Amino acid sequence: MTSKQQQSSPAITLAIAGSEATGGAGAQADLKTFQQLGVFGITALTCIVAFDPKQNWDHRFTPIEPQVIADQLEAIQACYAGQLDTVKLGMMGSPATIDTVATALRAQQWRNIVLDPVLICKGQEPGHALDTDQALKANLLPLATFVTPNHFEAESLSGTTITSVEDLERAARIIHEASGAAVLAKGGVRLAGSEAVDVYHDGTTTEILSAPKIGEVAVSGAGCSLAAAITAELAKGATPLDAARTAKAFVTAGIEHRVASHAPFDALWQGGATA
Ligand code: PXL
Repeated sequence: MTSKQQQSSPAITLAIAGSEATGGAGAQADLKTFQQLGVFGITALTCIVAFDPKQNWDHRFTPIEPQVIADQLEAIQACYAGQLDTVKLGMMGSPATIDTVATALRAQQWRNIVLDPVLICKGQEPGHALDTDQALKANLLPLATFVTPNHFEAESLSGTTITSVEDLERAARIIHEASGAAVLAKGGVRLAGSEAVDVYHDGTTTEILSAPKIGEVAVSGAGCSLAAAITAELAKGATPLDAARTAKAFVTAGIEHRVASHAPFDALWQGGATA
């Protein structure tokens, strides 16, 4: 490589995530976010989610065979050995997938492992994912350098109930102490008030990130895009706190420019920040 080529080479950034066919969430949101923020995006797919328009847009979930997940990761890690040091983990969906992903992660050194601990998606009922929840806590949380739980996931990972910003701060501290990772615990539209409040905590710094709520209904892809934006910023060398701030602004703009559809939820548009 010439030095000119090296200078203009984008950071290589991997998302291990599920496909969400309508393009609002999952690997599609990750890739669009990576592109928008100027990193070279790659995905290894863990599952395919196809909402069911005949059944209230419920999730039809198809896991990808563990061997097929392992094959994708083998190709990616061999292809970018020595160049790939930043990964985002999205929807895993099963303990078997978590095992496969954890094994591949342990095969190399990472600078950044951003875990979006996806337990349920918009509109789904909580409580169906206990075994996945436990596998995630046991096998992925210890590897993470940055974790982005939403309200439900922060309650689950911290074992606390969250009804206020103070509760969210406490949960962020507990999750940091359990994992050693920087934590961005997201209140989103779940906490009362006119602001969408997230709490950043990394053991030394606590910062409340706040933006006026844009409606009271969660937008599809907000969580995925937030974690992907953090990942892209970390890949480019930002500090965890700066990555969180940039990602919050990116997602706020994407929600402002959201895309409506025939589904009962709008989708964040990653182009919102430059619209
Ligand atoms: O928004 C969480 C999420 C992540 N990944 C996939 C999804 C969803 C929600 O629908 O389908 C693949």
